[in-house]
Amino acid sequence: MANIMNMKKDMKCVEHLPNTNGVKHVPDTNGVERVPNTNGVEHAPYTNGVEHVLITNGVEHVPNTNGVEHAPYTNGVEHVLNTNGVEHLPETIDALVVGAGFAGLAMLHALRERGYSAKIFEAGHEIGGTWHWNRYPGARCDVESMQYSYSFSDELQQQWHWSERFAKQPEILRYLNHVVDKFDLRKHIQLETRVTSVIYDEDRSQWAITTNRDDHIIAKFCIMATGCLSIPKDPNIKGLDQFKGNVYSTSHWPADDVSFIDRRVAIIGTGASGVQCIPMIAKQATHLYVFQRTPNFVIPANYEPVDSEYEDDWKSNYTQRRRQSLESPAGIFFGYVNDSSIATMTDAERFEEGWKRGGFSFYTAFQGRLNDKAISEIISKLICDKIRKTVKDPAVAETLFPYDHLFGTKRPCVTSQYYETFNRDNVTLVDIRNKNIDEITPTGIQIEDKHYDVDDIVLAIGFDAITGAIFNIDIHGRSGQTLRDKWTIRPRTLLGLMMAHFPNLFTITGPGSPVDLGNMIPHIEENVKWIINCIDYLKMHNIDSIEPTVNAQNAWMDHVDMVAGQILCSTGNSWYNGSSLSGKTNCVMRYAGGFNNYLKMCENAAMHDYAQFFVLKRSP
Ligand code: N01
Repeated sequence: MANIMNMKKDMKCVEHLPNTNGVKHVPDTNGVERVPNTNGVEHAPYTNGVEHVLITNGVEHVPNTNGVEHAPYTNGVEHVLNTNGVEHLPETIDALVVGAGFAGLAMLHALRERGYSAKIFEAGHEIGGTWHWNRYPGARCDVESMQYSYSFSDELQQQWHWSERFAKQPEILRYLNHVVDKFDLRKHIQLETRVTSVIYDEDRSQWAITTNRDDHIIAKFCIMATGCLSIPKDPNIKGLDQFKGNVYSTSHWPADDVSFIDRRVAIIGTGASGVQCIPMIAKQATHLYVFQRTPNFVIPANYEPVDSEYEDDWKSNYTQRRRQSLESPAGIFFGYVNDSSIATMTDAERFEEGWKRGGFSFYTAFQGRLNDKAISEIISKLICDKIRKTVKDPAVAETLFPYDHLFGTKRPCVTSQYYETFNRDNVTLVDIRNKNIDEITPTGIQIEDKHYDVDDIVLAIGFDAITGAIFNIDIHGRSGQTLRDKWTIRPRTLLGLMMAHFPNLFTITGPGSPVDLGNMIPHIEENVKWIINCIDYLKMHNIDSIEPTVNAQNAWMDHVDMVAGQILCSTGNSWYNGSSLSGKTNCVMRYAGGFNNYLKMCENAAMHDYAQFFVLKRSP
């Protein structure tokens, strides 16, 4: 064991060589000179500078799961057997990325393009992240697809044709698969593999990663591309397991088609996922019961096909529009920005104009005035008027009025035909704001003295958001400190990108970043650029590790809190402040000061050789 620990670092990148017969390593092809080790057996320098060794006398051997002896590795990662039964050290790569959604794929592409060895572990049986798991009927993006897409390759954005302005889930998944194939990423992605632990080896400045499939990987850098909304919330509803019908979750929808024809269906939850699938399920089900605890503001989406004029306009202006989106507070390009026609309108006229524009373009009709509580009250009232006019039954309409928050204090839901759906004879709205679901019985849902007989239950109850996926992994940083312990009170990061005590560990759209404030894709891409530039910098300057200073991190979190205190959109009771989950601390989890301002601060943090905000550790 000692001889492994004392080995000198060799920063040359040499492939992990198979050991043919337990004695000699096969000659490599890159001309790296092999040196005999103490027992005269040849070996090759190992990728991260740790040499291959045969386990020799004096090393305590312990049987592994298949009964073959092995020596424990310095940082707790076991030696593994290769195909011919010979022990070797875990595979070593430059960077391990966790998750193959939009973020992980962009990160993998950037790493590969710069020549780093990298791979992705992805829990799903296919790539796509959010767009793999959330395949419920009606799932679509709420930002127009021309900009809910990667910008890193002009060839890609010119080549790809979106069929609808707001693409449906299957088309987004097709797009991501196209990206994976076009950039030859698939061979670097290991599916159906959940990362279980990520442990920092301070002596070597590297991470040891293990998975539920017994993979052991050493990586200099580890990047969490785990998404803010990937771990479904635990329903915690009594009796759910005794229900005899089907239970579906919007966040873990089956890959096979689900039919609700001739079925009585209950849906629980009226957030962004619920409101997208309610109109779709209502079209099929014999009867649909919508169990609503908290009504949300739902604005119309204006779904329509992409025509060639719209597509050509985007494709010939892509460079400029992508840049403009980075300069905007939400990371979205709005064609209406310089629209002078609304300047002379009344607020009611502006509202009508916004409603017509639909989706997040609704905001453009109020041109930056949405941080004003008085405007928010006016809009909230006008939306309730719309609901009243749309929904024929006045009692149902009133039940749909949001009662606990003003418009703009939560991310509004965007969909089509939502309020109209409650005019259907086969749809019943069940108001549970002051009642809990008492129990799920084998045949339905019991609330107080009323039983709702149903065949299927759809859970649209949201996520263990922002920290759920990270907490699912056992992460140990410097001196064995765990991320769970560090984040007991609240998650703390610098810019949602890095954490003190966890060197060379990055998060994409992590807590303390703008998270979901607007368009996730430019946010992801800008985080990826920041990370890859940082890794390049470390490599170029022979720096072993980087982590934020505690002071810089504290200052950032104070700033996040200060901004939240000034901004209306942080006041809503929602998953981004931890409030959707009992047992989670209620705290500000995202930066609400605008995507454009966030980017400036990211740039600033990297200036002056990272020295102002980070601790850099060089090899002695
Ligand atoms: O989850 P949510 P979501 N009994 O947490 C209710 C993104 N997204 O999956 O508010 C009864 O918003 C809960 O009620 P309450 C988007 O960023 C985007 O819908 O806790 N009800 C609420 O109504 C979004 O913000 C798109 O009182 C229970 C609902 O379930 C985020 O994902 C599409 C309950 C959960 O709403 C999350 O949206 C979809 C219980 N025990 C999602 N537990 C796009 O358009 C929870 N609820 C791109």
